[in-house]
Amino acid sequence: MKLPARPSRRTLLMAGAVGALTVAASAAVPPADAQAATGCAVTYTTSSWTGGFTANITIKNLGDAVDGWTLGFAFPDAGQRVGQGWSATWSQAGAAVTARSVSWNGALATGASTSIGFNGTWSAANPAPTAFTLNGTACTGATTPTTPPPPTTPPPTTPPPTTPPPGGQTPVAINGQLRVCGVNLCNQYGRPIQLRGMSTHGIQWFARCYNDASLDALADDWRADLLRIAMYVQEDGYETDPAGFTNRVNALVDEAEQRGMYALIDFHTLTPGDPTYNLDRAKTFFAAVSARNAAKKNVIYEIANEPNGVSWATIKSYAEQVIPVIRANDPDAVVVVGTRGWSSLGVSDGSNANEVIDNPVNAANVMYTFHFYAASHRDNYRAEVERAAARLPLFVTEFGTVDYTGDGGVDVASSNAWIDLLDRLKISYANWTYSDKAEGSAALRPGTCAGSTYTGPGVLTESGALIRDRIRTPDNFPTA
Ligand code: IDC
Repeated sequence: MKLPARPSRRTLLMAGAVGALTVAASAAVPPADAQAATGCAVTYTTSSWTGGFTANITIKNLGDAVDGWTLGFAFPDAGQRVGQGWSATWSQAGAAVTARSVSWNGALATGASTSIGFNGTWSAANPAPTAFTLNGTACTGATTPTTPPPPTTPPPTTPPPTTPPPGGQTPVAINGQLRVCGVNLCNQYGRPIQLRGMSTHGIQWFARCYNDASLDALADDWRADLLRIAMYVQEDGYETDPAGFTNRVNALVDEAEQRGMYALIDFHTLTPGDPTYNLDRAKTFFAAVSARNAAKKNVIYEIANEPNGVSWATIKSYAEQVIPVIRANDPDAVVVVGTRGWSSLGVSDGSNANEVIDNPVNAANVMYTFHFYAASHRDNYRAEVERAAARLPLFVTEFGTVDYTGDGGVDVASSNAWIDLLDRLKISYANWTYSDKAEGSAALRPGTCAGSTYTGPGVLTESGALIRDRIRTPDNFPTA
């Protein structure tokens, strides 16, 4: 079935504006609790476990409109600490905690709300703060804080804000919340779909390539369904600035959502290849992004890019420790698990998919990663993917048209053979990379990201032209 054309960016912007107007109009009606309030109302809810917790805070401005705000509160117990936060700049001095607005949520009209949060630690006890200030004014409209639950049974967290879904026929508008059914990725109607899109390069190096114009081009000109957000952990990535990288990933999730694209959050481990080296970082990172994005329908979690030099048993054990952290916040999201031998289903280590088929991850709604580089990986890899696809839900979260170094010439025949196979098996994919690095796998010509034009053949490399032609053909998403 042929679907109507994707609405233009202009249509999406208008849809967003209508949503914003609706919010502003309803906020103009005095809230029921306004008469009791002088400046602000705050709700503070937590889910906690032994030694740690996630706090979700909603701030409602009951005073005059502000452009930039600072929330203040004090922890009741000396052992409580703010760790990684989101949607605000967090700091703590003694018991006093301060959260400052960030660029996109500083403007708060009278009656408007915004949600922020953090992951924290506690030692003796974890009582909720009882007094809050907004720009120095006491939040006397504050609601009673909730009591922390018993450590092993956290309650659902307050849903974070969600961008109103764009109108029209975007991939997310049509398919909604995804789930794994059998060996397929299925949409909200329980029907198999294939998502086709692009991976960023490392966001620590190529942030300049991910801006409004480039992401508009990806959604509207490429008609991509999917943006993979490659957050390296080493190589000047996440480990150097956990809070900053978490915020950057969240911002890109929002950018994808605003354009109706799915966002694949890639915890891009590569060297060292043993994912357990980064287990604590993975738990911290995924606790934060899953709490913040739980209400969104467009998020898929990829917990380890390319395990290497490590057994499937170790990867499985890592997955079974990280997945519960995600599920505690976001129970229905799809999680993609890396496989042995640089996500080759073990083939590059002389093994095969049987090690996964015979010993799958003990969790529901899980898929398995397969990666290939077309000039390095050919028929024997394709045969194993075809065999495994009958038994395992597979997701090609990364592939290149070139060799495994990410550079060299495009292997057109092998790339097309691969994409034909993925299309036939309805295996979703993201191509490496939507960037202008001077290497064969990059889709954009060097220098493109220094300019403002991302559409038209002039900006594409040979790889970019080939992949764009494959991605922009009409999607075939079942709607019932
Ligand atoms: C490569 C990039 C290259 C960068 C290098 C750093 O293309 O510009 O200098 O990473 O580590 C993968 C990895 C992916 C690699 C890519 C190409 O997931 O990070 O990107 N590749 O080598 N697995 C197989 C190939």
